[in-house]
Amino acid sequence: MDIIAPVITPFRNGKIDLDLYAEHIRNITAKGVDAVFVAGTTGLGPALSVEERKALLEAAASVARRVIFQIGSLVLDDAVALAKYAERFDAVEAVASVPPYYFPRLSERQIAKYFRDLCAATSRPVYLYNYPAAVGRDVDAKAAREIGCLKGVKDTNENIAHTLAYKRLMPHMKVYNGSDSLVLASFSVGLDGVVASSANYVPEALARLREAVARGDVERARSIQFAIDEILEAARPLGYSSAVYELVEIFQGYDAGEPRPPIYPLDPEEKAWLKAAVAQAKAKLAL
Ligand code: FW2
Repeated sequence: MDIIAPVITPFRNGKIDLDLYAEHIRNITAKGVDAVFVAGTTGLGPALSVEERKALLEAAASVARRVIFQIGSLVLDDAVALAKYAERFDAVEAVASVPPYYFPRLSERQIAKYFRDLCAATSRPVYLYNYPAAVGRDVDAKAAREIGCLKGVKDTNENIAHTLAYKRLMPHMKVYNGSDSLVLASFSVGLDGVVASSANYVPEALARLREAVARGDVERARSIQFAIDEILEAARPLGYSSAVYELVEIFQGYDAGEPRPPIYPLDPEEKAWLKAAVAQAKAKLAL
């Protein structure tokens, strides 16, 4: 069961700090993260240029043994170019894509064509990144099976049964849940793993949670999950995509850069509030 980190993209003065990005990946992979998900939601993928995404991939592939590269775009040529670019790096085990978003009137057939075009563009496995709350459409297990060429899915969904259905209909597919509040559930029902943004700030806690599940210590596993839930509850009202950067600093002890507007960084008062709000969870996790 994999712990996959959708890695933050650290900016300084509007530019990506690639050294910091690589250093952060080194830190979290040393603490139990098995693979990194580049340019996902936490990585602000849809708000990055093609050149920025390529630069991230290059940096990630130079330090991580296993990389999944998120290539989704409303410009098909860009997504195809990223899929082809990914072939240069041995560390890339798959490319993943959100379905085309914003246009609610695309048909299921048209969504399927998009994924088939990606599959035709690369020899790497293509994964679906299903995130209905962000994308406005759900490519569920039946629709994913219809597409025919998908080799994996990351389902960001609070409903574990929705995620399990992919495994039921496509047993050979890699199936990951992308919800931080379902890490315990995902490990317990035997998914292939999780893609959890909390792997950016508490990678060692996720590794302990996985160990606890493996040895049947449900109580311990649950207490770690609940501490993560407390952190999420504190951070979400501030704008979670921005709060993640602060959480890295609070839990891992280094400056993780900042997001780029329109994902605005937290104000100093919000940062101070967040630090106080997660102090108990930090003590519970003994970090
Ligand atoms: C990503 C993830 C995790 C997210 C989730 C959204 O790409 O960032 O789906 O943390 O809040 O897989």
